[in-house]
Amino acid sequence: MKLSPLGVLSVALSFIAAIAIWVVGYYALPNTDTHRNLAENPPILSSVAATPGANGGTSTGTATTGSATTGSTTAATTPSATATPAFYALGAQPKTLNLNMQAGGSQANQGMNFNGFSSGQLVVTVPVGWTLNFNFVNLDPSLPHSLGVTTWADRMSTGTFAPAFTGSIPAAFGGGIVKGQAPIKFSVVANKAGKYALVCGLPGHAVGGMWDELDVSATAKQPTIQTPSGTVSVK
Ligand SMILES: [Cu+2]
Repeated sequence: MKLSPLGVLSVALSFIAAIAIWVVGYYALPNTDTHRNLAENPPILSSVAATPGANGGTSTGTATTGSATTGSTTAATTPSATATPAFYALGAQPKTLNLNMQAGGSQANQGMNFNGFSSGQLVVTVPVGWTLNFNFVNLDPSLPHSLGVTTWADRMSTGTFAPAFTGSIPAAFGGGIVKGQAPIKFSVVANKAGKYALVCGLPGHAVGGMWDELDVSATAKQPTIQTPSGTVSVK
């Protein structure tokens, strides 16, 4: 029997088509029908069921990674955002130092402290001629407090407190303010070199340790803030 060229081509195409159908069927049909080894021949991912699963898995992974990254970024930012700002800063005018003094912000010395410091733990040094702008608030829930600048000799007075400079004993010095009251604001021109004291004017407080040191220096070029943690130059 002799086939025509067209017949040979027809038979060849039939074989190719049959092989193609078998291959597609082998991979597309469930394993229970083909009994193929899934370890050697993993399912093709062209079926309707496989595609969303693969995409869904990828999307979930991306979303999780994104959330984790965002979360850690937020966590790293939060502590620095809530860090306590310094209570000292240069003022807007030349040769001025702004001091935000807080009483009772911690219970150190039973709340009788300025920014946590008492009995001279804080030493503020300014060059002579500088102006100090004080902003005093009381955070102590149980006691009134105040702030004034007195002589070194009166730092632990049980009676009166001599003003170290003009206006350095404000009107509210003796009675003080309680928590939540408006701040006591006053400015002092430190026009004479020497050693002075920042004190609370409430009876018994200064002698109880509610005082810190102010040095007005004839040689310093910049203010410094000295605490038990170290000395910071204010620039
Ligand atoms: Cu006080």
